[in-house]
Amino acid sequence: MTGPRSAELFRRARDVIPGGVNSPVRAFRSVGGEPIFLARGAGARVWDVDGREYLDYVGSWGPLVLGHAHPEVIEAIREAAADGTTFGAPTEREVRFAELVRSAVPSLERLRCVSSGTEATMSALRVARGFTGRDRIVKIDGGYHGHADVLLVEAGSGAATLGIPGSAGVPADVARNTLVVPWNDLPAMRALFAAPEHRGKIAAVIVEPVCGNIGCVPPAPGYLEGLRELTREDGALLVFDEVMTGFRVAWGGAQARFGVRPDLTCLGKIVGGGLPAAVFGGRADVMAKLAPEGPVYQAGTLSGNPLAMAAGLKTLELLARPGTYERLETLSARLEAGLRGAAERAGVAVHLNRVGAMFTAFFAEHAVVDYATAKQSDTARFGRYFRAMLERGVYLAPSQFEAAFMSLAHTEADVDATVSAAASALAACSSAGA
Ligand code: KE4
Repeated sequence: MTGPRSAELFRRARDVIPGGVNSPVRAFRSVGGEPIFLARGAGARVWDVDGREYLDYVGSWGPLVLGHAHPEVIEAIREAAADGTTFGAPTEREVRFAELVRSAVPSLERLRCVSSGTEATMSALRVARGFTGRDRIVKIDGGYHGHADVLLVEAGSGAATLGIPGSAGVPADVARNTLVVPWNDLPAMRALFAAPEHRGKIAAVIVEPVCGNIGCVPPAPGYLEGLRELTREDGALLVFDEVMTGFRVAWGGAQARFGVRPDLTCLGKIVGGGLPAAVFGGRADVMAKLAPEGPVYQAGTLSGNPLAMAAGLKTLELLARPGTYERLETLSARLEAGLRGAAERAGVAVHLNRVGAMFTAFFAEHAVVDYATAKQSDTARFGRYFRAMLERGVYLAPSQFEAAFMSLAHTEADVDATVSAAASALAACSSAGA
């Protein structure tokens, strides 16, 4: 049960904001109950408006890999704000930011800043279409890349099919140009590229190189390499949506971790350091198509915003320190081992996927390797587990089909406390026959 202030705020919010939230997943619809309203965060912890404390594994859906309100990030924002909040003109910070991002992710030969992951993926696909002169896009079943029409598309019937609208308001004509293929199914992707009706018509394949929006599902060995080979042979562009994985699973993102170089990359979340900033970029010859150099239009009032650049620069500078990703791996592996042990002792079937500091515990008897197997999870039991963890002071992502995130602010003691809470929560779930 949420506290009285959250309940009152949710009542007021629903009177003025659709669903009472500014982004649907925040409404707790898939886990039941009403959302908690948060008031403050510091390090690995957040407090709700009723003063309740939680260990936070959402981290604002990924950005807060340093934890909440990191003093050096806050100071960088404060310092930038003192000189003004936005200019709509080029500034030194965005040049330094672009140079630092490119030094970390060398495939970004040219890059442009935008204000959200949605803008980044939408823009990347437009420049891919402008560069190739082709219209079709291929996405993964269950892949989420923000809410641009071209990407709010679901699989139709059959394996690799013309997409159908994934949301009301998306015209069938738009969805028709997006093809949908299951994750980790290279034969299906090969068949799609071999089909005469698609030959020479596919502008790009866009993937999350580690799925995070069906829950965390890694690429099968050789899968990303297969996508790289197929797209290169066909002339389609390979787009890595690293909005979640960028600077999360490695300093250079999933493309560094798995050694596959895409043609275009989208970054978000962590690169903004908790403020609205995202990036798209890649091959110089492709990005040369962008206005004002080329014919592909893309723009943004607050693109490269000075405060977001300051937060992003400081965040990346701190992440660049030696030992960062080893530390994230140590903490995440400790949590994974603890949760596996707790599930075994509680006799609850849990399949845990993890890549670095992003992970998901699926309430499933089987391996989860794609959207179809993820959907076989016991989402009702996940909902009960989520609420039981919340009652025990642990804040997880309110959906079975989301990833959880470790931060550098978490400690071994926090991880061990989380495992203890999970042991109790799993026992409560299993004993209630829940
Ligand atoms: P935004 O437009 O929300 O900044 O980014 C869209 C996006 C693009 N690509 C990937 C791989 C993403 O995960 C996202 C956004 N992620 C969701 C949850 N996984 C954000 C939470 C929300 O929608 O409220």
